[in-house]
Amino acid sequence: MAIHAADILGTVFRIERLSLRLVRLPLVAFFETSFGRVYDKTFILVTLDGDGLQGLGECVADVDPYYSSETNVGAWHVIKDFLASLVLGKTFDHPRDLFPAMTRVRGHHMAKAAVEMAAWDLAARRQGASLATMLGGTRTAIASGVSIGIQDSLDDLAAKVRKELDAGYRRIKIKVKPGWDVDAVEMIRDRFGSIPLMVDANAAYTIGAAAHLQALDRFGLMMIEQPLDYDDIRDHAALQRRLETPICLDESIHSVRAAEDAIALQACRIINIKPGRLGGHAESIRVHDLCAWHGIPVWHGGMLESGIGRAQNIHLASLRNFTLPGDIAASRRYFVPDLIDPPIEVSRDGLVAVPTGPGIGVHVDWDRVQASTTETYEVRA
Ligand code: NPQ
Ligand code: MG
Repeated sequence: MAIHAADILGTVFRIERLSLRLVRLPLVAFFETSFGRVYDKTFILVTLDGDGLQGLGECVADVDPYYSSETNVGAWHVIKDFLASLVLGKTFDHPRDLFPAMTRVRGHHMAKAAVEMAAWDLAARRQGASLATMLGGTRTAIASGVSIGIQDSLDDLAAKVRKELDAGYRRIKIKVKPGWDVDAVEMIRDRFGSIPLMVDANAAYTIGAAAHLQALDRFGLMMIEQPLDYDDIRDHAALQRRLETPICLDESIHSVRAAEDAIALQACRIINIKPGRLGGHAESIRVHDLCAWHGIPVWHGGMLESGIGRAQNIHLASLRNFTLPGDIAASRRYFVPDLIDPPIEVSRDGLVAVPTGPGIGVHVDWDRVQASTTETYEVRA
């Protein structure tokens, strides 16, 4: 057997077993976006075993293909029947080699990301390093913001904003859609003044709404996230030319190439990074570095992850160009109890500490995982 430099440095790892769990957790409160209201979260937990160690990845695909085209059933099929054989029994020099090893499968970034991120956790544990260290993170804590869903009334919305500001969060994002936009923003500015505020439309508008969206310009929002279609870049560029408020792209940035296109066409001034949408940590770092090069600030998005996926996100968000507060909030906003113990906490000044232990560095409560699991699958090399 050839000896690699990486082997001497201890980064080489072999994937001997892959397991899947379908996990369902009730949400503390319903969460409504322009694409619908949810009361619970169902996701695939991926475990990779090798060298007596284990890595965990959480798939952010949803039950319905509404945020993106990926679903849990589809991701389960793709991981089990296609991705598993591309990684099982293989020795990798570095977790950045996982995404290229899966290129034969087109798309399915959320499925790939869950496998790839589990490999990063495994590789970091192999090195005895925290995931943040392995990813090249520089922060010991990250700035935390909240995403507040569409409410039944403006009074309900005001109560939520009050609560999250009191909890210390560093920026408020509200979900908007036609009929729940300008009035909601105006109410928040009237009642809470010049707080750091932004909106996320999850692709609810068309370019025909440009004049309507211009009405948001007078509120000094940090940004408008994904106002137009989920795969659009060109109309966003046209809209950005007509808006003072920076556009941030989320759904449209599904790859490094999409990010390059969006930057070249000036379709946005800010980018939301979600490793699930991009195919994992390595692709996310490429987008992060590309944005840094072009002077585009990035922030870390959220997909209602359990503490396991949330921990993965915290490590990635410790990289230098994550300069804006992200959608990584405390566990208690979503799941009580969470799958990790202790849960993710936010300090009074809106910071989340980056775990320092090996890998994702959080303690998983396997009894809770077990109790929330509805289906399992496992395969060995
Ligand atoms: C966003 N998240 O930034 C997403 C949208 C979102 C925290 O605003 C299940 C699966 C529920 C994926 C709810 C936040 C979801 C989901 C919202 C994604 O656009
Ligand atoms: Mg979004």
